[in-house]
Amino acid sequence: MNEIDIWKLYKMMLRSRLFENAVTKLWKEGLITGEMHLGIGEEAIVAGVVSQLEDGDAMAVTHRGTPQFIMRGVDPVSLLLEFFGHSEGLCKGQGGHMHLFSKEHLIAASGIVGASGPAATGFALALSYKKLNKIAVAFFGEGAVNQGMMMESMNLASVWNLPVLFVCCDNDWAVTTTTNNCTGGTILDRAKGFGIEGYSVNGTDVEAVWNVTNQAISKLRKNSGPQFIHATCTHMEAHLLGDLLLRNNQDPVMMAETAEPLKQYAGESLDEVLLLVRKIGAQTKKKGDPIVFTKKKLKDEEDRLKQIEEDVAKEIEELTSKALEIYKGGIKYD
Ligand SMILES: Cc1ncc(C[n+]2csc(CCOP(=O)(O)OP(=O)(O)O)c2C)c(N)n1
Ligand SMILES: [Mg+2]
Repeated sequence: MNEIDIWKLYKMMLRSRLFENAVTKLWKEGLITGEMHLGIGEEAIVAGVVSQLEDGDAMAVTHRGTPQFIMRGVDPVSLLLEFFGHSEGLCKGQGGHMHLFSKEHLIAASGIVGASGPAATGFALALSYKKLNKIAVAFFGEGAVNQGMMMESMNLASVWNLPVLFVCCDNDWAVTTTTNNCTGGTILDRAKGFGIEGYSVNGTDVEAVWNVTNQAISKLRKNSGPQFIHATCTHMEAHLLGDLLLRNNQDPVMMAETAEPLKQYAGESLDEVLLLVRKIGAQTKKKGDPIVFTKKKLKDEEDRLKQIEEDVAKEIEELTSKALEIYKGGIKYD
């Protein structure tokens, strides 16, 4: 039987976080260019789901899908090379971070909001046509629930009884639009409207996500038809790296830089406002960080925690150096 292993989940989340922190650094140094959307803050949802997938299960992910690739075991060096636009990257440098694809792992990403719905439903149709008894997962943000193709996919998955797990990562923001400004009713009720069984869960709590996913996946593997998970989370960064809009958790330094030109109009009072925003931001960040949340539960085993943190940090450091060496040195990667 599938048993929850919180240490394994913590390590998966931490590995993804440190990888994305390394990506952030490379982006800030100008080695990765263009938009970069991070999955920071969504790790508990991704780990709770991905840890329960089998070989042969498929995934369709969004513009924010790096954690899914990392946690599913895609080679991180090939991902970094891809982000550099290098010909030896995962998609020969043609995909960037938003259009990643791994045939070996059956994962497809798309930057088109809502596209993971039809992609996962298509995967599930193929899997069920071939009688493989495998499942497909669609990850998407709450902004995608108003896309027609997402609703069409839910409808067809239900009518055709397909093994799709719809996972909505609800961080309450779609770039600059909040849910209450664009979504009527509740997201879970929409799934129910299509005859799809659904669950709501705190997406900061990896154990809670694992538990609902375990129920949903065991039904999917018994040919129950699609299932839906609505997981709330805090997105810890701006919509993308380089986005200067002040979202709840902007980097304080970046926030100050953004606000600097406004000072001449707002006077000193702007500093007070910024201080307050930063305070609120820091609190939210702590409360909504799935890694901080899980680490608290493990704090009694200090040495074990420390060992995991050291091992993961070392791994990420080494693989980053390796990717940089290949990129800068024009070395062949094998
Ligand atoms: C069809 C389509 N419309 C608009 C965009 C521009 N866009 C990119 S991300 C995004 C917001 C997505 O919000 P959400 O689905 O909640 O995901 P989040 O970024 O919060 O993870 C938008 C509107 C797009 N990529 N595709
Ligand atoms: Mg969102």
